[in-house]
Amino acid sequence: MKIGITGLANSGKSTIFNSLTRLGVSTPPYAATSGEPHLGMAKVPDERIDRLAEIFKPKKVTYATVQFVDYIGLTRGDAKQNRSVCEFVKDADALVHVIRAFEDEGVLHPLGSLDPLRDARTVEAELILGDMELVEKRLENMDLALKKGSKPSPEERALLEKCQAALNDEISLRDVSFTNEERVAMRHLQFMSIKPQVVVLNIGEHDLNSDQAAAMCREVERLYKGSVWVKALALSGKIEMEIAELPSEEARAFLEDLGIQEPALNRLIRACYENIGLISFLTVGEDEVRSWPVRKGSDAHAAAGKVHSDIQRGFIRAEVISYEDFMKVGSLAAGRDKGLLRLEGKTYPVTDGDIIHFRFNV
Ligand SMILES: Nc1nc2c(ncn2[C@@H]2O[C@H](COP(=O)(O)OP(=O)(O)OP(=O)(O)O)[C@@H](O)[C@H]2O)c(=O)[nH]1
Ligand SMILES: [Mg+2]
Repeated sequence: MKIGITGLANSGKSTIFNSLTRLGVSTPPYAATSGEPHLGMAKVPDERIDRLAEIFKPKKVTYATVQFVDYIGLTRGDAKQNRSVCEFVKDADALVHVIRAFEDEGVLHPLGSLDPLRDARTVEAELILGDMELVEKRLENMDLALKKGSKPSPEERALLEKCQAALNDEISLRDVSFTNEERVAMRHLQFMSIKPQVVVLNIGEHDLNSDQAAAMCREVERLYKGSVWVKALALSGKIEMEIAELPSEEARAFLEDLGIQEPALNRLIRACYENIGLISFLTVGEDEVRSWPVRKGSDAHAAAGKVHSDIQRGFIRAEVISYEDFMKVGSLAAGRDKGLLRLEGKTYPVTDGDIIHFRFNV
């Protein structure tokens, strides 16, 4: 799973990327206009894994991970530049859209003043413009092909025209209803405004936990007309980066001082995970306790394939117990005795938090 970090220049994208991945890429106070994209992995925090690790004391504990890509910012009104920026995130499953909401005279704002809602609108408009261009180019190519005697698919044309009509009305594609077939048919076009978004308001460190920050989140969500594909949250990139750089004991003390239970980054990663439509199933044992990401709606057979292709090929049964049931009884054996451990077949729809043991034969 890949998530692209986007937003205007100097909004704090790389700062947030650093907190997520601990890679320490440079975050100069001036806007970057070129360079290489940064790639890094972030662990998906999961308390269930922490608790299970305490019980099983395994040799290895593995969390699900998500890949993040950080690149330079989008520029208002510069379609060419934006096209090259989107090139690196167009295959992402979702976007983290960072909006500057912190005041700092030492950090240049590309639009000259602090105005989070304007910035949100600006970025959304650029994504829509980029998608419009894509549609137009694709339609032109179809016309050309037609002239040359080939027969482009009428379904694809209709679909493109449907997209075009929405984009012309400034409606992001994520808010247009498409059938599954339509979604599959346009996947290769790699539209940007169709991607789920987690909007991050990068607030000043003194605004943490403030009513003002919460109100701003609501305003941003209103701007996206309550789209189910957009979630907004507020955090301070600067503080998150400081927390990420601390040894874990000190980080805990720092969080306590701030009056928060966990880094806001955990909420951010979880929001991304949910927005992509991912759930986790868990495997346990003395060797490893691990969480595995799968798409919501995946069956046990697909889940087995995540663990190992042999397990998928030789799939016999999945022994399944929900995390909650497991915690009530404390062991798989007790779960079996109490009838809470179920035997499921290939088509069993995996649920978030299922602890699964695959029986297989190769
Ligand atoms: N005060 C304050 N400064 C921040 C915060 N987040 C980022 N900055 C500063 O803003 C500047 C830009 O941060 P970056 O993380 O590099 O921003 P960016 O969006 O990656 O910038 P470009 O890649 O150049 O578009 C740096 O000087 C950061 O230290 C924050 O939460 N508070
Ligand atoms: Mg940057």
